[in-house]
Amino acid sequence: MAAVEQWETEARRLGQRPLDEVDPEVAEAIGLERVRQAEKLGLIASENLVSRAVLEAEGTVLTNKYAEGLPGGRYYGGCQYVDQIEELARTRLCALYGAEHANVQPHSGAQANMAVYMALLHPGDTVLSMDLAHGGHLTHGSAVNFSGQLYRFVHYGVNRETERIDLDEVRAVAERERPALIVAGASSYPRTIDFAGLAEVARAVNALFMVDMAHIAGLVAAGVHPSPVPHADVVTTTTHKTLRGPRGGVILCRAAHAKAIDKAVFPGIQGGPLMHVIAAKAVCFREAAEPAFGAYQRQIVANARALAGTLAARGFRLVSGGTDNHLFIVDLRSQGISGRQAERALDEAGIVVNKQLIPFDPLPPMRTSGIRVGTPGVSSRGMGEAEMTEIGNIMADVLGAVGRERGGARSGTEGTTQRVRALTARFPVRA
Ligand code: DSN
Repeated sequence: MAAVEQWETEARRLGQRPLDEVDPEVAEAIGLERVRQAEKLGLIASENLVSRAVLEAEGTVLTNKYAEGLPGGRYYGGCQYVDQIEELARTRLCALYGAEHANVQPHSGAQANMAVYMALLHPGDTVLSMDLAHGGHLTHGSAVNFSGQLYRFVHYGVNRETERIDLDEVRAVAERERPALIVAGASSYPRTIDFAGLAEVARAVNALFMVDMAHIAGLVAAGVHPSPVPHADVVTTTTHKTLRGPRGGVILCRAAHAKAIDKAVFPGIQGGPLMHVIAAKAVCFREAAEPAFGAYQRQIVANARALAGTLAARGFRLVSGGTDNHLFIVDLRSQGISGRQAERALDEAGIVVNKQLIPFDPLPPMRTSGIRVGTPGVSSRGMGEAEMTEIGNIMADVLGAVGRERGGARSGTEGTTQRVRALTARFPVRA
């Protein structure tokens, strides 16, 4: 500790100046973003608010260190402390999910997925995944993404009636297409995913099985959603969604795939790992193992149900009729407004969501017929079901006003902004 204090004194003596002196423009934008996060209600399902400890670990001198390789086998000297940190991160992650092997170096979820494809597939191989237009993900084979360009992706979607994944439909496509790999996981799917059932389909067609659990990683860690780890050859996730860590990705896999996965991450697709981010990941995994994290994840789900229930009671149709997890999708067609209009109007009132394609959406992705709403962020602020009812009513009021006055000037958002402010003032962002 003495060494740390000495370093700080020395830095001041050498004239190291703080950010707002060195770069007032960047400092100001950061300050404004801080205020935006504090004063608005963030309901983007893939975002969260990290703890002070996670923020602190990420903003450290670890950013100065190169450490290509793995703990104990690096291509640079001076890695003794980053080795400790990466080992902590790997061990904690394996313990959290009961996994045989972990790689904590992927810079993002996209890179985690890229590394898995590189480890398990040859270019041109067939892969079966969920359609992006039904709630899948860009890196699950979209034509505009590397995944769709390097591999032959085919897709399953949701059933038109139930708006849920139908295992019989997945099995039929799998039997027809004989994929080398089946990918499960979604970025906009409000229901529990049957990983055991999908693994059985993969086994029946002799395919490997990968799960991208990015959205639900926190729920899985807390046992609030069934875990894919016992069923999948490889599991990827980001660390910044429900898991509430720094922005980044990780890969879990069976021991049999460990070597190939590690090699695919480095030197396959990445150079030096971001050790400051890996330190923050380690802190996140420690926090996720605490009992309070389980209570937090249960609250996320209870809040999503309460918010969805309020909107349903106010006449909004929800895709698949509701939610089992941290998010839900509102179909706005009966209100006669698009997702883009809704996103804009809600933001003006202080509520941040994203426009979202609904399954079989007649509108294009830049307009959409729906919005996706998630509760990880507001739950991190300590809000509960009573606050969700209030937020749902504010949203319904704002969207109702847009519907009534579409094409003309909106009204009624001034009062709603005050109602949002009343909530954000009572539940401040803690870090
Ligand atoms: N873009 C993320 C989301 O919002 O779900 C997924 O990577």
